[in-house]
Amino acid sequence: EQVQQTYIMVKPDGVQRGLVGEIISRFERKGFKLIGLKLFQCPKELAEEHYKDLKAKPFYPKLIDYITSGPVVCMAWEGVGVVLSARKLIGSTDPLQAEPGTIRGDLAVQTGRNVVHGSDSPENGKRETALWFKEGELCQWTPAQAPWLQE
Ligand code: YYY
Ligand code: MG
Repeated sequence: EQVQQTYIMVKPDGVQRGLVGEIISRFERKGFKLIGLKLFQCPKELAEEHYKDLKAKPFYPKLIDYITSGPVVCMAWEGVGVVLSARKLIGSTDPLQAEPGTIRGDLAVQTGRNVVHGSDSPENGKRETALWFKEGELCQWTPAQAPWLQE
């Protein structure tokens, strides 16, 4: 199995609502490796590049306003199968459809305020990690618990 990277972001509503620690905890407890982390006020151009595939959607202007409305917490996580697993931990795009036990299912009520982003493919995991982090901002390290997570 391939080691993957995924880009996870606590959106401005998650930061404003004091959910940063709660959200980080869910990935940390699962056993993935944190390789990048920062609080960041996202410039409009970066939000537009990040969501460029959604440019034609009716909700796009509001989405850009939302993502740039306050600081976000940017994270890169690494692990075998981390991309799909993180999407499952996050839950469906619409929090009312998201299963209880997922981040959106437990902590949000509306698609336009769904507290967290996660990359949707290994390719986008790499692309988005490179988009939001400079090379020197990522750490390669071996967690002490590594042999207790994988045989
Ligand atoms: O990957 P995910 O965040 O679950 O959903 P996307 O389809 O990639 O949409 C990105 C982002 O856009 C979503 O998290 C909220 C917003 N959005 C919206 O405001 N209204 C929609 N009908 C669909 C998506
Ligand atoms: Mg998406």
